[in-house]
Amino acid sequence: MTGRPRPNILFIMADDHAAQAIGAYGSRLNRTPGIDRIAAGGMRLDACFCTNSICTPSRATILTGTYSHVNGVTTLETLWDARQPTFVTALGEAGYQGAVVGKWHLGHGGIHDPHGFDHWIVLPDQGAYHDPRFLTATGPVRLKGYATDIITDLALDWLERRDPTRPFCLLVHHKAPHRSWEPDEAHDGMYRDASLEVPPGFDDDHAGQAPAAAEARMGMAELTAEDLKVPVPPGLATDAESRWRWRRFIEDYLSCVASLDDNVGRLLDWLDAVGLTDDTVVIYTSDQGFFLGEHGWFDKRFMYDESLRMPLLIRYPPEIEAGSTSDAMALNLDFAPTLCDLAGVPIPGSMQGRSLRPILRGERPPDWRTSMYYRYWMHLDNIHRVQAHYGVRTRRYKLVRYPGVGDAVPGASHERREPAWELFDLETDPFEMHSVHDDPAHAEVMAEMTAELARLQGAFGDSCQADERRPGRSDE
Ligand SMILES: [Ca+2]
Repeated sequence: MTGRPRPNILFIMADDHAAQAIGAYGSRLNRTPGIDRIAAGGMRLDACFCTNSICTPSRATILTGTYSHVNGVTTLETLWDARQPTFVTALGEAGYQGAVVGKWHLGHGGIHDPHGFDHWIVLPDQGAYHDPRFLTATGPVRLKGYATDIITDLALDWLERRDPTRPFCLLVHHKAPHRSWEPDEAHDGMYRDASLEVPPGFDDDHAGQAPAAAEARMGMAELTAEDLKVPVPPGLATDAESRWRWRRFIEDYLSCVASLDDNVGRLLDWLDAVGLTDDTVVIYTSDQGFFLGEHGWFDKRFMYDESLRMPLLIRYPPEIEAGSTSDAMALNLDFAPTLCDLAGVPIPGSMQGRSLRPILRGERPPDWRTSMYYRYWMHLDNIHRVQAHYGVRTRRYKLVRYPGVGDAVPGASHERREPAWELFDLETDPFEMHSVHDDPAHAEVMAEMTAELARLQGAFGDSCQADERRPGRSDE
């Protein structure tokens, strides 16, 4: 193709920002006018899912376009070998200048530091909200201010200093709104008098799910003093205290999002001001979803939809119709091949995802995926206590297998539990409250979904070796 130059890439990723807290996704909780500008000028993807819903693994998948068992980043304790091929290195070989600012969380030092970027300045591990320390190729530096503002300042500073004769690929990785949800002064308390209602399923007693749900330690009672920041009022009944805790958490979470939203607006304003809006692919996403009280929880990890689902907004005026939406199934696995494709560079053969470019143009290839494979590896970690599981989601159904054992990866416990299944009909039970895996009326669906799970594991070359009754095992 001739004429249009290669597009710039501005990839903005939040940490733990659920679609339920984005205006463009119909949030009942807050408004996000900055982020919504990307949806208004581009496409909102309504069925984007994460393949392993936790920070470090999702980040490795996004960069490499490969599943956790391939890139080796299965848990928070498996650091990434940053020499693996990524969309950033593929674009770099084609003349792009690349930078990453903000959260990295893929390990530090040697082979774990950002690789293939012309410029990087990243938070150590989770980083701090206030006066954060950053790591750079030439050593650490501490910057005064609020992380979300600073990360945006660093992004704008690099954009101003870049080589304007070459396209850029800039990754802006925010820390917010990750736990422990520390707002800046400008937004702190902005929801104090807001009318906020707990989501459906807040009082879930987990009787309708696998035992793993009841065992998880992600309920309101597990919010710490650091999370809550003020003492729990004495004398509250259990139910009232639970709602008080939710309110405390959600107010701070949303305040962190408000700052994030302002800063997304600043980046978009800059593109407008320098006349680059039509030449730049802008993406807004989060490394995974998050429970905002659904099932009574905060955090992620599970394959339930609030955790599985990622927000994904993409704007590129020359190719994407403004204000469009798609319900095509997209995965974090697809981001890398999509960005290579949009930049006009060959998609590395190592990538297991698929370019979303036809979807973004409003086309749906007839062989587009209708199911997705998921796997959470960090069996019964010390804090959240979520069992390892894997599964398959189609548009209507979700099958989840809890093998009751980890697969001996760092960060996974050696404890054993009774294996379990879950099957949800998302049409009749969208909040996943009643598993029908042992309902005779669903036996056929159960068989089909089990076969589909085995098929996907075969296609992607994964299986849970420790699961003695794993799908597709030939000696069953
Ligand atoms: Ca995260």
